[in-house]
Amino acid sequence: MSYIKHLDPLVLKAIRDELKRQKENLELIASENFVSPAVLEAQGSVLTNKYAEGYPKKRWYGGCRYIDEVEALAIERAKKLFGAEHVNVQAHSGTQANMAVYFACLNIGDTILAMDLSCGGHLTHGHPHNFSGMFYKVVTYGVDKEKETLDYDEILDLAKRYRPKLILAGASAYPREIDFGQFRRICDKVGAYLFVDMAHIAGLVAAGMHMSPVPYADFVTSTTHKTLRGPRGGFIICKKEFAKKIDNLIFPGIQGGPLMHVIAAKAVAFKEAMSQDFKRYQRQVVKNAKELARGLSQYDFRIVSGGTDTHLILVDLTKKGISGAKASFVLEEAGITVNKNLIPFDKQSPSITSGIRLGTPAVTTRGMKEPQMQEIAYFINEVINSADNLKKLKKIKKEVLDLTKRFPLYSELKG
Ligand code: DSN
Repeated sequence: MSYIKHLDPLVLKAIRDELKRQKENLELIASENFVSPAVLEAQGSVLTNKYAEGYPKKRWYGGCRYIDEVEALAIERAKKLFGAEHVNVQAHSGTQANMAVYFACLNIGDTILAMDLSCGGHLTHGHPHNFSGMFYKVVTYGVDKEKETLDYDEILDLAKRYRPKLILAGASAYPREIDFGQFRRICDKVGAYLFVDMAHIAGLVAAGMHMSPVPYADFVTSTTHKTLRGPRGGFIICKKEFAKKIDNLIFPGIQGGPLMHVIAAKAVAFKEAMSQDFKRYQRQVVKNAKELARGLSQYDFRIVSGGTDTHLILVDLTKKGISGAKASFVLEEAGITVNKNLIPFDKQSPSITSGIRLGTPAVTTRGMKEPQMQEIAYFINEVINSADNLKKLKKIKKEVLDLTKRFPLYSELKG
């Protein structure tokens, strides 16, 4: 940081403060992770200087020889990792990946069937304030009221009634395994495209810890920065027959020049995801999530659906008498970062919520295992029980700091 130190001390200070925050706090946001120093290096490289509109060997600019090598590596690695026929690695984000898929198979006004936001769906899955909800007619499925898990019979009934052109599977806050085979059968019965957004579970899928959507879906989108532990960005997997359409929709359809430094970092992350270490890591992510759910249940927290099969858990705070918004605020005061989250059939508004969503990808990257999940459950219980006791929150913050110090992060980077 020697250059930025002289040029822009204000930005440097914010970067250093953020590094300190990441090192000292317990990061439990289910969609966040800590990339490797190798991913950071690729993303911070001179590749950011290059325009490369087009695709490998078919560019609109000269000087793309090395850029082509990088993009080809990213594509080949992603294809191998997920057993994919075609991959586009240029999507700047998950949202743009999703937009390209919608544009590839829908006309304005077509009907889509997707998961309701309150049951775990994402904004780009048809929320009225998102382009997906503005351009298309949206029918939503939820979860079973008792079990709080997907009810495939209900999804089939909805599909038969509304005849959607596309059915979307995949979620941002659903803790259970999704059966993509069931979704395929439903799509086949009504002649709909199957589109899976695997952003949250991509790392689990890569490591064989979650059923892969790739053999079943016409289109799979993902981000690279959640369980997959790569840079912030998106990618699209599709069958060969849609390859040209998807590529043309990403560029020139909805994007200009690709972010080549990010694509290089994606290539590095895909390589990392092929390793045995990564498989071990993902196994531990799931073990940790199960242990955290168990630990919280012991303190009488209600876990939505009774547990988890993945990296995330959803905690219903109703009987604790605190909203998700307040809980996330006081947890942050104690050095624990989470997000407020709607729970199925929530009576609160999305800005208040009755729940919090917790995930284990980031703390597992630091090397934490089951005993630390028990400690974290203890901290969360203490914080929620002392929400208005600032002195107690400060004391817990110190204990959190002791824990994070035992599991150092980015020791090579100065805070
Ligand atoms: N914002 C992401 C999440 O937190 O789940 C989804 O894109």
